[in-house]
Amino acid sequence: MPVDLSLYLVTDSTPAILKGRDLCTVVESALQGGECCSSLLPIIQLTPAGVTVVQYRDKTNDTGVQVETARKLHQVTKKYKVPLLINDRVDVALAIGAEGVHLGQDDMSFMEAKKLLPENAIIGISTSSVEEARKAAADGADYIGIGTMFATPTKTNTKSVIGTAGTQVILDAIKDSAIGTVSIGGINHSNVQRVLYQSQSPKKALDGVAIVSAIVAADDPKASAEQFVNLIRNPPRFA
Ligand code: TZP
Ligand code: MG
Repeated sequence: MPVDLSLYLVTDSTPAILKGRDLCTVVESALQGGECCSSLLPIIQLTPAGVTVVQYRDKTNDTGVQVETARKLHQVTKKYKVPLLINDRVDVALAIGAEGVHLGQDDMSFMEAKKLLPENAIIGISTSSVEEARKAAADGADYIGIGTMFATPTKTNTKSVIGTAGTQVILDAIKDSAIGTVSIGGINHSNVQRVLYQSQSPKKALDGVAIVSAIVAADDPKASAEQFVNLIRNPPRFA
C-alpha cells in the first residue's frame, strides 16, 4: 500500500512528553495542522492533513491499555483519512484493524508479520545501516525509517547516530529500490530543511521526516505540525 511519508507523526505516552494531556487530543490537534488548505485541495492537490501518517508507539502501557488507546486513535486517524501504524505489536494492529505496523530490528521479522497481516497492510522497518536497509528493501517492506539522524532524549538506546552523511550512504545503497524512506531522530523546526535537502542522495530521495517530541511535546501540536508542513513544502532558506 503506498503511504505518504512526508510528515510522519510518532506518538509517545511517557509523562515527560505527554505532560498529562490525552494522547488522542494531541494527535487530533496535530492532524488539524494542515486543514487550512482542505478547501483548495481539489485545485492545488495538497495532502489533506498536515500529518500524513501516524505511528502509535507506546513503551509505557500494558497490552490492554495499548489496544484500547490504539482503537481510540484509529477513530481519530480515520476521520482524517490518515493511516495508523502500530509500533512493535502486530497483535495490537490485528486486534484493532490498523493499516499497518512499524517493526524494529529486534521485533517480529518482516516475513512473519507479512504472514499474519492482511495483504494490503503497510509494513515499515527501522534501519540504521546499509545492510538493514538493503534487507528491508529485498524483503519488500513498504518503507524504512532511517536513523538515528540526530541524538535525541526521546530514544537514548539507539544503535547509532548517523547524521545527514550516514543517511545519504543508506539512500545510495537502496537507490534501485522503490521502497519509501523516512528520517527519524532529533528532527525539529530548525533542522528539518537541512535533513530533507542535505541528506538526499542524487538517486534516491528521502520521502519524509518522522517526528516525536517536536510535535507531541509541543504546547500547540497543531501549530507545530503546521510549521513543519510549511517548512517541508517550501524550499530551504539556507540554499
Ligand atoms: N527511533 C530513532 S530516534 C527515535 C526513534 C523512535 C525517537 C525520535 O524522537 P524525537 O523526539 O523526534 O527526537
Ligand atoms: Mg520496536
